[in-house]
Amino acid sequence: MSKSNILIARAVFPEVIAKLAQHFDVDSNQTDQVWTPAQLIAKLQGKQGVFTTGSERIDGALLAACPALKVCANMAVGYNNFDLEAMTAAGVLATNAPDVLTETTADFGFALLMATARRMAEAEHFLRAGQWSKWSYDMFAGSDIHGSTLGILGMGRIGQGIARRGALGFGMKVIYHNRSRLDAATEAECQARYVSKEELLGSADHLVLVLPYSASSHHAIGAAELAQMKPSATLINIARGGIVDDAALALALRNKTIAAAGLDVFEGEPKVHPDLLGVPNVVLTPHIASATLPTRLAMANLAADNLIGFLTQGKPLTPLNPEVLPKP
Ligand code: 8YV
Repeated sequence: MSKSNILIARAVFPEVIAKLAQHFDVDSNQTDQVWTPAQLIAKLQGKQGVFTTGSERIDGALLAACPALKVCANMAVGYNNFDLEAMTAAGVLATNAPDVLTETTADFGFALLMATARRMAEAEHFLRAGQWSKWSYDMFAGSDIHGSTLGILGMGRIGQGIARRGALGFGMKVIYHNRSRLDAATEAECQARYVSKEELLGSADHLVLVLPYSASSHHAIGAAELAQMKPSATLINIARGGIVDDAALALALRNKTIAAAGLDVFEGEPKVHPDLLGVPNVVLTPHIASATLPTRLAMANLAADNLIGFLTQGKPLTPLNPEVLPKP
């Protein structure tokens, strides 16, 4: 049987390429060029599978132009770069990379919360700029984490990891809002109480966003929601750009509607709203919440194993639209 052809759309660990090359004819992109949609379509001609990251958009137009394509394996748990409906309609399998990044991403969410609440980035810039000439009683005074109220919007696996860290490690009171309420055992394990979105916004000292991006979560946090938060509150977004209205947030930070924000994701990234770059009370990181080498390797291996499992045996590990699989 001839080997399937696959494309790896971005640079990745050489050992993952080597593993894929045992099963497929592999076209890789180790120069890590970010292709335009037209370039991606050209590269995908004659390919049965593609290894994608969150940067490659797979939509109806691309699928129509790539009739050989059978599977897209995302090296990410989020898959808002996939038009899942169009993929299912075209009979193309989609897979993501859940679970392997949960604890690493929760660690980072907590790190960003702490850096934001305790003003670490602002203080470091001040020191590096040679502005530290004396101690003073309120210099970079931030807000406490221990004993405060941690709000979580989106209580999936990563949200639960952040809840556990807050409740068990820092004695925080944890409240959450989610599309559906967790079962009692999971709520007890996370020591988390389900509340309305209004109560979450109004009561949280620190609000962490961990919900998936979709049309219904677009600008879930805008000017109206920011106005409902405490003036002392911090807002953390490790989910997706577009969930927060970045222009409204920059204004709220400037006007001290809320105290501070920590952002790992941005609307239209890697571009960042210029108003956010101009406010001091925001910690900005370039979408690195899952970035430890062991976790990134596990994510890449899971994406690769989805391609191998599906294209060699019809058995993907983490399918998003299993309805396209042939019935047993
Ligand atoms: C990825 C992420 O680094 O998994 C996700 O959903 O946002 C990140 O872990 C990014 O999407 C690249 O694929």
